[in-house]
Order: sequence, then structure tokens, then C-alpha cells
Amino acid sequence: MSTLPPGQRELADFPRFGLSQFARRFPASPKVATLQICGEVGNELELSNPLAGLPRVEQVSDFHCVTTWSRRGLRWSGVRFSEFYSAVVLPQARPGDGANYLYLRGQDGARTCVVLEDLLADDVLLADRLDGEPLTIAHGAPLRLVAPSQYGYKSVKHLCRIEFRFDQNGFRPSAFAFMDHLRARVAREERGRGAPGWLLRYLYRPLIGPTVRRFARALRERQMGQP
Ligand SMILES: Nc1nc2c(c(=O)[nH]1)N[C@H]1C(S)=C(S)[C@@H](COP(=O)(O)O)O[C@H]1N2
Ligand SMILES: [Mo]
Repeated sequence: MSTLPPGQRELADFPRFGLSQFARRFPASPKVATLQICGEVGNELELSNPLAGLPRVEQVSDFHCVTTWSRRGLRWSGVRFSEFYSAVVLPQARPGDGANYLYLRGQDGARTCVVLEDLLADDVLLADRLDGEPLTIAHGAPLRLVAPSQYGYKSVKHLCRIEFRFDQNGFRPSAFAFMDHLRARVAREERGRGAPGWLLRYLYRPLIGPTVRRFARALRERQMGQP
């Protein structure tokens, strides 16, 4: 088996996880995916069922959270982002030349910013299934990004909007700016901005247990409140 990237430790399960302010926020539309393509584009799109008609792929990949936990061997299925980009975004939305900064947003309000080049990598998916089942609310229903070579915070769950921009000046991160590295490449341990990755390991590691419990409790409480 391959070794884990620097600073990562394997978890036996795949917890629902994120910044604590998102623990109690849930997608308003967990069943039906709609995806808005906007910003510096010739034509804004509001896609219902954005993966319809596109070639599907299955992919087994590891998932690495910036707080140092990793989960190996997740079996995702969906459509390659590069396929979606060339078959739908380019011809229908026509992003401006150089609009290579993508502001991503989830239905729960989570935000991150990525460069187009990173999303065009072969292992980046728009996923709607995990381990043979439709995505659950815990793991990003109805549609999420999966970018295995980047820390988990780039893999936006409940994805509802992709905004094309010429730079990152207008981007407001979900958390403190130092926590959102533009590239967040796991192999280079780009955990955050300004502080070295190895240092952030020690800052983040103690947060794993409480965060897992907080997210699990919030989901349980939501499910108890549902008919
Ligand atoms: N919409 C949304 N996407 C999100 C998050 C979130 O809170 N909300 N958390 C991020 C973080 S920090 C991680 S590690 C992964 C966790 O994915 P999981 O909950 O499916 O394990 O989702 C990422 N994408
Ligand atoms: Mo994370």
C-alpha cells in the first residue's frame, strides 16, 4: 500500500467534517442538484441536473483533511470536472480568457477558491455517488467536488455555484485567510497560507476529535427532527 502524504494519519472511518460553523447547516435541496455557472462568463448558466448526458467514471481515491486525518480507498462516481468543463462550461458559458480563478460555493454557504488548472487534473470529479450509493447529506448530497490531490476543504460539498474570476481579490474565505491556501496541494503540504504545513499539523490535530463529534451530533439532531 502506498504511504500517506506528509503529516497525515489514517482514520478507519470517513467522518462528516468541516469548519464548525457548518456543522448545523444543511443543503436546502439534498435530492436535486442545481449548479450555477457565473462570474466572468459570456452566458450565465443555471443547470438542473448538471451531470446529465455526460460520460460517467468511477474512481477510487484517498481523501486528506488539512487537520491531518486521511481516509483511504473511497469509491466515488460522477463525471470528471475536465469533461464537464469542456462539454458544458466552455461551449455554453464561455468563460473569459484568463478567468482562471474559480470561486466555489456549497448550499451550506461554504466557500473556497481554486485555480482552473488544479480542477482540470484527471482525478478531479463532480461526484454524486460514494461507495455505490447516492451521496448522503453527511458527504455532500446531491453533488460535490472531489479533488484528491488537494486538502479536503477544496472538495466542496453540496456544490451549487462556480463563479469564474480573473483574480482572487473578490474572494471571501469561509474561515481565517491563513486557513485557505489557493492550491492546497497535499503532496507539498500546502495546508495554509503564511504558516508552514508542518506547524499547522500541531495546531489542527487537537481539533479532529471535537469536530467529528460536533458534526455527528448535529446530523443526528437533524435526523431526529425529520419526520
Ligand atoms: N459545503 C461544505 N463543503 C465542505 C465542508 C463543509 O463544511 N461544507 N468541509 C470541508 C472539509 S474541511 C473537509 S475535510 C471535507 C469533509 O468531507 P466529508 O464531510 O464528506 O468527510 O469537506 C470539505 N467540504
Ligand atoms: Mo478538512
